[in-house]
Amino acid sequence: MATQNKTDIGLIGLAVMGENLALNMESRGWSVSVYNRTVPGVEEGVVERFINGRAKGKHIEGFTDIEAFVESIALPRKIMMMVRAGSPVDELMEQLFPYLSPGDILIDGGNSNYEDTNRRVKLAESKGFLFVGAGVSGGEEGALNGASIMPGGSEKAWEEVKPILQSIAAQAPDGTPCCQWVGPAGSGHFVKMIHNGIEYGDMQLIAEAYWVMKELLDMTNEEMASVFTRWNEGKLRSYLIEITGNILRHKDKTGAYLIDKILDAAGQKGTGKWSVINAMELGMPLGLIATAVFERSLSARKELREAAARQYQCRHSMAVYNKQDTEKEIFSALYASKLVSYAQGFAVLQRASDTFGWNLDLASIARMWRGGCIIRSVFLNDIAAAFEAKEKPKHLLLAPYFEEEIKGLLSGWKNLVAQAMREELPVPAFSSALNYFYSLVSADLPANLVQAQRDYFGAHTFERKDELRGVFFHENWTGHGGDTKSGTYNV
Ligand code: NBP
Repeated sequence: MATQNKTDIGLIGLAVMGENLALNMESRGWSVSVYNRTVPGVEEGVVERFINGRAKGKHIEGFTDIEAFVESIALPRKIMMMVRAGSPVDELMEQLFPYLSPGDILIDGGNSNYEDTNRRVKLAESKGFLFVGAGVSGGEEGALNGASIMPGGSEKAWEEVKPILQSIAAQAPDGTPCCQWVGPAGSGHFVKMIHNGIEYGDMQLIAEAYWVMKELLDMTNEEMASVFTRWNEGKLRSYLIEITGNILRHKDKTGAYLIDKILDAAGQKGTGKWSVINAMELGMPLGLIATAVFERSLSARKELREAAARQYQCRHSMAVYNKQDTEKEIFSALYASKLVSYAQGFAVLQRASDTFGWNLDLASIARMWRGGCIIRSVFLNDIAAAFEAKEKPKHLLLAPYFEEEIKGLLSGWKNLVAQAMREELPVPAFSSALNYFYSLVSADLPANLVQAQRDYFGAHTFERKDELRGVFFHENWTGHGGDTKSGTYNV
């Protein structure tokens, strides 16, 4: 606890996340100093409103002067920034530096790009301070009652910030805090980025399950809500499945189902896109999340889709489906595609860990996501167990437990995708996952032809099946090409 009337921690940024995190900290026994910038034209009196409102009577002190704010915090200072990602974090750091003491710790809890965090850790350390990039997931509710927090950066800071961060984190069902040290540099924000990418994937998959039930089986909102509620009692048990049931049941003031009135144009704030860009940079397939991001982009082009729909007049047959059987197939497609998505996401984390020397503990990350965050689910236990096995799987889908699961789901999964394609009903994430799976389990792929084409037109060379790996050949395909090869490198 703080001494000489100094507070335990400072928090900057009193928008929805900052306010709730400050209250969460205070409720766990920490005294908190809060600060929000005051800029003419932007909402004024933010600090005053909070101090006289939700923070009234609590161990929370408000400041509008940054120097006084810093001065109010006990050494070594811990200052958490919950502001918009990007330049605001850099601006704030520059404003804070003059008032900090050696060993003070800055924590960026926003959705910052991990490369920015790499840079900020170095900058802060070069000035004698410590910097933690901590992804926070759980939205408003999590911020107030327990979030999943993924801290990385200056490791020396961990012992200092651990008691506070773990106290405000959610607890997994076995009581472990959903906040563990992730690794150096921007690794915490990288892990949070992949978490968000997986969230995009899960949401798209659930939306496809909903769409097949609605469009092929002609189910009512109440019927679909009951299916999601039932699924939430089994292997798919998760926050997103749970809220989907609630959303489908929700009626607006007029007594009508709100879901039917919401425009089908999805927004996005960038973390899904970043996941895909970074997977590409690392040379790793992340097709399911990419599909989810692209589907949001296509959904947003509502007018174009309306025009195309008028032109093509695609129609579902009015075939009568056995609801129970088809529902089982939808379950199979959803669960199996989700496994593919997590397998792809964790493979990207492993590659990032190897490339950047982060030494990520994938089991610990899976466990951290079991509570507080948007993708929390029971099957993260199985993922953690797979990574903790004596013989570490080369890929999540090769772990014996998941092999059995996929084998049991495959028939329903492929039937559902095939049926949806015949019915001209889009299920891009279910089919992307299925195609990835078929490619993964194909010892032979037509990439020999791709290599031949590359060599034919650009002398890009190829390896041969009858020679050692790593030895590259060029063929004079036309008889009039030369022997000069292009360099053999991958980007
Ligand atoms: P916002 O992302 O909307 O950020 C608003 C806060 O940033 C306000 O306090 C604002 O001050 C401050 N700010 C801005 Br904008 N520019 C600033 C600057 N140049 N210097 C200082 N402060 C500045 O709020 P949020 O939704 O609470 O999110 C905070 C962070 O947490 C973001 O990085 C977000 O991505 C991340 N996050 C959000 C959620 C969520 O569910 N909302 C979940 C997980 C993580 P002002 O009041 O003066 O404008």
